[in-house]
Amino acid sequence: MKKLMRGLGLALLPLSVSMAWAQEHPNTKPAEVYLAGTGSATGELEMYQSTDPKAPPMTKAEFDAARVIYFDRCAGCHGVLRKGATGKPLLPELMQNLGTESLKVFMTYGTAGGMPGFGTSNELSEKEIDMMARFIQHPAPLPPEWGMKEIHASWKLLVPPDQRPKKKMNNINLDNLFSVTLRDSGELALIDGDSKKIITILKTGFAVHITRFSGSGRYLYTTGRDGLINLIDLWMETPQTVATIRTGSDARSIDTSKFKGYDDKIAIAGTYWPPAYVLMDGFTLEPKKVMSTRGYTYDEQEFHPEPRVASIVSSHIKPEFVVNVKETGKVLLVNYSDLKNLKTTEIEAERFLHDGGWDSSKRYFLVAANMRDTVSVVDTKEGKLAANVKVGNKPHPGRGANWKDVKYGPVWATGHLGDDTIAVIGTDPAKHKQNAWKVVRSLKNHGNGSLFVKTHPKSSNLWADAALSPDDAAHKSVSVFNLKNLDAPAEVINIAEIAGITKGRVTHPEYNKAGDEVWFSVWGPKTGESAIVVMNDKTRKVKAVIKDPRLITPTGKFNLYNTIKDIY
Ligand code: DHE
Repeated sequence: MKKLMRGLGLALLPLSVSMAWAQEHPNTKPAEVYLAGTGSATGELEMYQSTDPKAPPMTKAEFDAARVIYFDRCAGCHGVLRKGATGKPLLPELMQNLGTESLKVFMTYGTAGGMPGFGTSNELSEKEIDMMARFIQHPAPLPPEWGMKEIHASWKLLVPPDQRPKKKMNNINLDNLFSVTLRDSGELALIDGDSKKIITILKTGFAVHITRFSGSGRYLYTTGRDGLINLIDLWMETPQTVATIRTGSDARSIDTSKFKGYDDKIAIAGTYWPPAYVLMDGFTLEPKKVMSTRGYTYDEQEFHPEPRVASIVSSHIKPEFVVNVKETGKVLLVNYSDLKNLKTTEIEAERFLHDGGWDSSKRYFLVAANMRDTVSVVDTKEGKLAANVKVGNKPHPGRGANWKDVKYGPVWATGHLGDDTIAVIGTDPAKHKQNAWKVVRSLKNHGNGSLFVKTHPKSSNLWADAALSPDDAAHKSVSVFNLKNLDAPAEVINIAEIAGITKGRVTHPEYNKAGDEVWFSVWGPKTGESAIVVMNDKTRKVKAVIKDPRLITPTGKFNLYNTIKDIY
């Protein structure tokens, strides 16, 4: 067995530990499992079955079932092409050396390297595990590429710009609109931030990931994990989708041009598969240009066939998008002022880039390289790396949180998936040089598995979730820190209890426009109850609980004004 483990470069958890973990925490995910992902629609695409005579045989029906499972459960870590990403490579020759029986053991019980025990957690049956053990001994099937021909053919302009309203046709206070991801129903809820009433629920792509708004505030863009993008016109009597497009078969990021003079004009979407970004007309989603991110890792300069596009943000100080390429560890500053002669600055940052946000000056972009315990800081004015800052175990900031620290000046913070600390980084090299790009404070969160932290310029609170903590009370609660006295411990508030929900995780704090309310999702099971809890930021007491049978698995919430202006 030890030889086997060395072969895979992994250490097996003792069986008893692995089984106990799965039994005690059937619904919890260690950081690695979270990063491995939710799966995508990629597996459902038709693929060519290439067979290796040295591998145990598989029928076509088994191959088709196995590729769906692979893209759903394995590709996030091991890569679509199985060349390894967060997880180890699973190349056919190595897998054949290990053989079916040994591979079944790994899949059944998991490993200490982060691989879940699919058998012990009852996620896969014995039959499925046997099928998967044979599948990975055959060459990896290639999902279809998705070039301009396919992207263009998928484009649907449902309401052309000249048939849209000439003025706003509703009395919604758009600045305080919240767009809420309803993850498992493939929908978005638009909620009026003033009345807390649901305005409408819109169909979107599969497990829609994020919402961004156009610079003028008229349009909402969202991407599903399946690469389906919806463009929603918020001026209509009831906001509705006016265009859709498929930019790929697996995606997470979208944004629009924010530089002066470019409001609403250009949209960009990043894809995991094929690894690329697509530039589109912001008013119609007509695709203009697709750019591959395949290439060489920044450090070892080895070719990587699937460097996925993680976060994308839009610069306020230049006509540029900041595109973070996960596996190669490169940050691309894509200048959109001339799409025909596209100029891109390629910055060496760190591998496994994920999510991030601006500092308060909007000059520096801080992005988590989570598998490297690092936050990379990009100076977008100079177009170069400002620093790689070592933080805690697997930083996960969302967009992070900015405030003026009483001791250290302007700072930005991130929580961590892998520990219970919040790293506070100095962000002002001009006036607080001695603190810049250093962890000046490490705050203690109430649990590990933090996904998001948030504050607001008008607030003196910092809120942090611990949504992926295995501890039941911790993932139902949030920490709230007093920014005027960070030496004092945080107050811990059980938000799920306030909502009267027994099964659910509390995640993604988001402020209203005024900065006096903070909204949390209580993310319940797909068939159970969920809620949104609105806290009074000043008193830290509940202000409203939004419950509705249509609020199925709410996760991310995006306040229009704060999202456009990057206030966090
Ligand atoms: Fe996310 C942001 C990727 C799982 C909720 N997530 C992001 C971004 C990326 C990303 C690249 C940054 C987008 C940007 O700014 O352009 N997320 C991934 C994954 O690869 C991962 C780990 C696995 C997967 O298969 O998707 C993953 N994410 C999740 C979830 O399970 C979460 C908690 C619930 C959900 O809705 O799926 C989730 N991710 C979010 C949210 C944001 C996000 C709410 C936006 C944060 C913000 O405030 O901007």
